[in-house]
Amino acid sequence: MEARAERALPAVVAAFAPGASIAAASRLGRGHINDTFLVELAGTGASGRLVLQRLNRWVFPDPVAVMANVERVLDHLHRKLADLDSADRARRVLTLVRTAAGAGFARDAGGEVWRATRFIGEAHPCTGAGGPAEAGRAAAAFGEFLRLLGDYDGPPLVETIPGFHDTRRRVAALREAVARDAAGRAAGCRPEIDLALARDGLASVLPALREAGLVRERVTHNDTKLDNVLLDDASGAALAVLDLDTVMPGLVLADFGDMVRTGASSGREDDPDPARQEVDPALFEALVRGFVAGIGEELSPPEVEHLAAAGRVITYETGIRFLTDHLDGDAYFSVHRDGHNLDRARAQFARLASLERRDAELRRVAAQAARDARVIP
Ligand code: GN1
Ligand code: MG
Repeated sequence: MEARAERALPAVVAAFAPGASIAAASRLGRGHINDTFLVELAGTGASGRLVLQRLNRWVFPDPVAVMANVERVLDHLHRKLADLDSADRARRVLTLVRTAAGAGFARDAGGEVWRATRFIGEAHPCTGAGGPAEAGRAAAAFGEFLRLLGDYDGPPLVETIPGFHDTRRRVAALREAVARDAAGRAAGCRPEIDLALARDGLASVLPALREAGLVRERVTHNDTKLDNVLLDDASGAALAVLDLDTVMPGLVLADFGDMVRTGASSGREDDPDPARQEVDPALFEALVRGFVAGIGEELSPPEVEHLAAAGRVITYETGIRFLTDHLDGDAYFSVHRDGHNLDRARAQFARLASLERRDAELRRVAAQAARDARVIP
């Protein structure tokens, strides 16, 4: 599988940059889903570096619809940022490279869908190493991303993964995976299964708000882990938001929740040591202040009230997704060692426990930050 992606590179490069040759190619990024490469071009008529990504067809059964969404979203963002000079804009938003035939994607000999974007150099994905200041800048970038898409008026975006943040459905999938026990692993993770099922009330928090008309769907990113924000090497300023595969209608709270999951503690996503998953209120505060500054008036009082809850919901949801995949034999997320998905699930549950312990404090922090920004009275 891995080798096949590499073998397809020359033909894919030929589709996007006819006449160019590959001076260097390497794998890029730490995503769990797609295969991503950085390719340096050489030869006549082409230069520069491209990011080539093969979409995971198992995760995205309709990759053409994914690419239609991505094109529409990038068109909108480029239009919104039209005032920036083109060099600036090229660092603030991804730029899709078209094939010689004008298409937004290419297919390799096996029918797999590939896309190309211009590589943004002298920049790195947010790692969290920069503490609250960096977390705040990343959250502001996601907030601004939502604000810029607040008046998206192109063709409706397709729901590329139905029910992506439908936590109740995720719980149902966990129950089914436990019953199937396809990989024979259920006996080895009974405490995690029990913990997950005991908290299934969390799955109803966001749907209840929506059903009560307190929050509405809009275009959201849906995969707002902090490393999906690119930072400038020299200044640390947030540049562009990456990974637009799941940009589709969703809830602002789900987006903020994933920032809390990935940015409110300093532990890695797969570190099962609960001590390192402890939430740092200063990080949480930076996320709220950055996000509020970025999204501006588009945040409503009920959303402010549920910022901390959203962190618990998405941390829980991601934990049960990892646990489900562990039980299914690691079919969805790529893993790098035995038990990797179980470690990831344990890490999410440790974060969740910390978020629960500090909930009252986090809610106060969120309310104060929103008052300071005059989002709520
Ligand atoms: C996946 O694409 P990547 O690896 O950044 C997943 C997210 C999870 C994340 C957990 C399409 O994101 O939903 O939150 O892993 N993306 C998809 O790290 O399922
Ligand atoms: Mg992704």
